[in-house]
Amino acid sequence: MTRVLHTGDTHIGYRQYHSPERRADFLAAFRQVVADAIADDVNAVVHAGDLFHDRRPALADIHGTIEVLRELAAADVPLYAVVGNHERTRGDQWLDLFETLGLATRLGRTPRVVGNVALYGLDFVPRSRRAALEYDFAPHDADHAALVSHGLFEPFAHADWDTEALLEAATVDFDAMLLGDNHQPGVETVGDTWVTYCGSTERTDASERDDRGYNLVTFDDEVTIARRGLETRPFVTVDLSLAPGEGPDRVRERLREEPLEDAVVVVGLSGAGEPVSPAEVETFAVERGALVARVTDRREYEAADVAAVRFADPDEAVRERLRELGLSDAALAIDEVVRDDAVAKTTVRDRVEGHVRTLLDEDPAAFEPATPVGPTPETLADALAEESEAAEAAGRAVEADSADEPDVEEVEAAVEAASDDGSTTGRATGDDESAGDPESGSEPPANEEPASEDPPAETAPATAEDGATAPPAQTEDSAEADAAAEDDAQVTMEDYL
Ligand SMILES: [Mn+2]
Repeated sequence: MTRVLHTGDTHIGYRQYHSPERRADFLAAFRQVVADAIADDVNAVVHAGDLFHDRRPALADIHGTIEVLRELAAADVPLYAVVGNHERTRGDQWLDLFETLGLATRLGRTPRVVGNVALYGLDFVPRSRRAALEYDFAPHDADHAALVSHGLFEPFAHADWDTEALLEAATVDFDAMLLGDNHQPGVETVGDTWVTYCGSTERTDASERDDRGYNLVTFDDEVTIARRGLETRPFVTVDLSLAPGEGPDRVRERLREEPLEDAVVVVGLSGAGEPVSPAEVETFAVERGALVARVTDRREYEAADVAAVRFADPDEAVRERLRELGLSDAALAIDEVVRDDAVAKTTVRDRVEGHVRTLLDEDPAAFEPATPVGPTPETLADALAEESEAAEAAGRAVEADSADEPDVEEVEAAVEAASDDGSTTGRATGDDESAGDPESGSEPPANEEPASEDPPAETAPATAEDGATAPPAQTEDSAEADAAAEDDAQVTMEDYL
């Protein structure tokens, strides 16, 4: 009998709501999973991807992760893992670093045998590359075989990966697929194969309302999958419809009914009631012990009535800033989808991709940038003079990324990265990533040139300041520019926008 702890979507390093405490929570959840694995003396821990929230985790997160992995290794419990879409880089993976340190084993096409189970791995693969994917796996002589992978597989919600076709084409018969990417846990069967998601270990989005946890998978005569819960940060989610005449008092009254201490408090307002200042409600919740509070007011007002209320809305400030960047209407529309709290995070990918396809079908020039507000006529003239070389540099960046279908690939990479937590990844300003990233400030890659220089479907600057002060690509050593572009070609929505 072999017992495996199946976890994934840990998202270490995610500074959710810009909260350092939340960032610590994600690492703490991993520490708890590892402690359980040691206490249970499982034969192995299987990690199904997205150990890190970002392909550039901070040193503190890498250090914390190594510390936890060392505890696991010291207890002689091996960790087997694959690479998820969030942490995926173009070259060596973080997982390779941990393997070098003797703290993890990266699963692949050749079996790693634990007890009576042969473990295989399939890293996340972008949709555009799946058609060419072959499911050839080296044979094994264990009693059981399991495939660990990261992606949205059928028959679960939002699936885009054909599980039946995969199992049909695979050269190994799998008893189980142990999956990550869908943060909602679940167990199904496809033919004779168990297909299961362990779910995320902390809520990466307020829509993840169920308890978090992991799977315990036992391979005996039969395969059994049990679920165990984790103690995580409490989330208080309040959806409140305000009747006419109801306003801030009603919101406060409603919040007094909830245990706010140390909780993430997420309030959604609807209905025909009075205007409510989100900032005041958030302050109220924090004063009553909440760790962070967020208010989304889904109601529409006449702008004149609520200028003061809107002023307190950071999303509106972001929106205003985005308009100054001179992005295309298409890009702005996508930004709206990505940051719309009303769009469930798991559907953002499909919504955006469908939107992009429709826009491009209707008008291949849909992503032509609008006239930017930022640059002066002088900088525009400079930009025009440099355009051909900039375009060439951008071309090289795209080539490095995907020679055959750069546009689709770029879009998909952005969409994949945005899909898990689009509401935060997509915040082009105010996000700690874009604001705090030293590389984007000191060494902008070729694909962060001002919008006015960009070819269609390429990127706009993360901020207007970047655009105005960015040295043109050709002043950089071209190899360096390529490396920077390749490094940056993948992940964040702001790269894409
Ligand atoms: Mn994930």
